[in-house]
Amino acid sequence: MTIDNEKLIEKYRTMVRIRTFEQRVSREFAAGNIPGFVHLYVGEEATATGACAALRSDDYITSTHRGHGHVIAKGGQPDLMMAELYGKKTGYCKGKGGSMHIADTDIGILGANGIVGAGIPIAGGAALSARMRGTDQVVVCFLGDGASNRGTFHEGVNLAAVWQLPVVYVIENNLYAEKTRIADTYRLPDLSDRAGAFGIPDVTVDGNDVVAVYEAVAEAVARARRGEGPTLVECKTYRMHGHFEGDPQTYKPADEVEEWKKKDPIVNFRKRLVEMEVLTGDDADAIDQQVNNEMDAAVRFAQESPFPDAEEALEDVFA
Ligand SMILES: Cc1ncc(C[n+]2csc(CCOP(=O)(O)OP(=O)(O)O)c2C)c(N)n1
Ligand SMILES: [Mg+2]
Repeated sequence: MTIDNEKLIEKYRTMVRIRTFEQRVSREFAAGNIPGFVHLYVGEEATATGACAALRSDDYITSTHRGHGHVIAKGGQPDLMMAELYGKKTGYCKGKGGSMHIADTDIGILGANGIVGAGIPIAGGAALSARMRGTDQVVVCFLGDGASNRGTFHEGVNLAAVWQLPVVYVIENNLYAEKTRIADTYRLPDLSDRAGAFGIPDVTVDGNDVVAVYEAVAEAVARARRGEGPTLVECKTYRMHGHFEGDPQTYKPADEVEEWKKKDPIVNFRKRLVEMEVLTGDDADAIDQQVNNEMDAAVRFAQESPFPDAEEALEDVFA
């Protein structure tokens, strides 16, 4: 597949936006400016970027507790996200949801989710609704290696397979669920091997290669749009930060960390684009600088926004 230069540069920019957003979050969290928990996606940017690049704006995604990358890649706004993380009134959920509840249904983001594996049935429901409404919308369901051990995965994927629903399951195999290695909870080499149990196609890709992810997901999305049902895409990647910010990460072997540093999706893609003469080092620096400015502005927006009023606490509550 050939991808035009502009689209390659866009993918670089999206990955840098995700990384830079999260570097700001990491810093602000360490400074005590962000309440609650944050789970960062640093190292996994190519997976969200490649997958969402294969979608239309009216397609859907379901996300996870590690959702910042999914939201930015699908078109979410960093300033509204940052304000939400700060608990401010101007945030995506008026400051009442935080990192794990960011949603923007206008652009198909059906929500980050604090419950591991909970996006899987939601993805099936959204795909069924697209079918019933007679649209050709597709759902990308992001989930972790850990989530693939949950019952929601086996029930949700099986039903979607039986009903041939337009869902693409993107498993982000980052080797760990919290501090538990996937090898301690699963016997086969590839999580995509699970697809055989449901009778759906599968593919395993280098989740740190944005083009490989894009190509695999684009093919799966096209199949889903044609009415040919779900696909399981396993993206092999690595989270470079802890499970949560502040996690001492004593369970990660040093040589493993070093090995994955060399596979940094952004450093390598930048190098590749320069070698391909898609952009120069100066062009890439200019993108990095624009993104830095954008994220500085997002932090300022969050800092300068008001907290919600106490009287708003029970607004938007459904029971
Ligand atoms: C149903 C449920 N069980 C346990 C937890 C606690 N928990 C939060 S994240 C996580 C690990 C998830 O691992 P994985 O699916 O691989 O995603 P990753 O964190 O690696 O992105 C666990 C066990 C939870 N939030 N929800
Ligand atoms: Mg994991």
